[in-house]
Amino acid sequence: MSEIKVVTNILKANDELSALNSKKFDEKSIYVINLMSSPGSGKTSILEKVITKLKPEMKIGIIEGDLYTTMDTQRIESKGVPVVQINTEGACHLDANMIQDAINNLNLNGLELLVVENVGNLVCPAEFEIGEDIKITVLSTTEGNDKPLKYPLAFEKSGAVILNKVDLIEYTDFDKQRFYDDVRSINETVTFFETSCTKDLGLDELCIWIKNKVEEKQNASKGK
Ligand SMILES: Nc1nc2c(ncn2[C@@H]2O[C@H](COP(=O)(O)OP(=O)(O)O)[C@@H](O)[C@H]2O)c(=O)[nH]1
Ligand SMILES: [Mg+2]
Ligand SMILES: [Zn+2]
Repeated sequence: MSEIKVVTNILKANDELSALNSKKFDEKSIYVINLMSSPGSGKTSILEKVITKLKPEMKIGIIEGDLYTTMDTQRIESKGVPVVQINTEGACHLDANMIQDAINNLNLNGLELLVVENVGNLVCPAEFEIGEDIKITVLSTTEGNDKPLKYPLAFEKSGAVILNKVDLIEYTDFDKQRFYDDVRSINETVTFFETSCTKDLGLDELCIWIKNKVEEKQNASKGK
């Protein structure tokens, strides 16, 4: 069917551009995170916390993907790190082409960590590689236990999954053990974090882990 072929071609073209982005990030030893979740899980809140904690230790840049507004970009700008906004004008995910444009507007020299906040959507962002080192998916305790099995691709492709809003768990019927079992059934090697942005829980652990990843990439490129 021609429709299927078009989708295959789009993904192939995207993979080629993604490889170019990835090459550029590798040359400059920049560790790149593609942060994904449904709207409202806490991506921007987690980023605000991570920036505050890691900014004294490393040079961070942010790319904000949003459908129409610049609200998240303003929140990140107030933290004093370079940020580039991608307005997708309705498109429900970021692709490698958009990231290529964005990095042309960002000074990559000296950057050590680049985090891309993808469009809030648990479905198609996972299908589009953007040149990242890792995908991280955030799920919050208020979204319900069914989400990992309903939207498996995001969880399957992620190197880490963050369970956010653990401060609210007692007000929900969220079952943490079921969450761990379901995600593990999709992805055996995933790393888990539990966080609360309002109570500042689990964010130090997340930052230590990110810092290690950044250093691993820097050491690997020094060894080349
Ligand atoms: N109680 C609670 N609220 C949170 C937490 N993290 C984020 N929020 C709130 O959830 C809403 C959505 O957060 P935001 O960071 O904008 O999510 P995003 O759409 O994924 O970027 C905001 O009102 C945040 O203040 C958390 O850990 N606990
Ligand atoms: Mg956001
Ligand atoms: Zn989409």
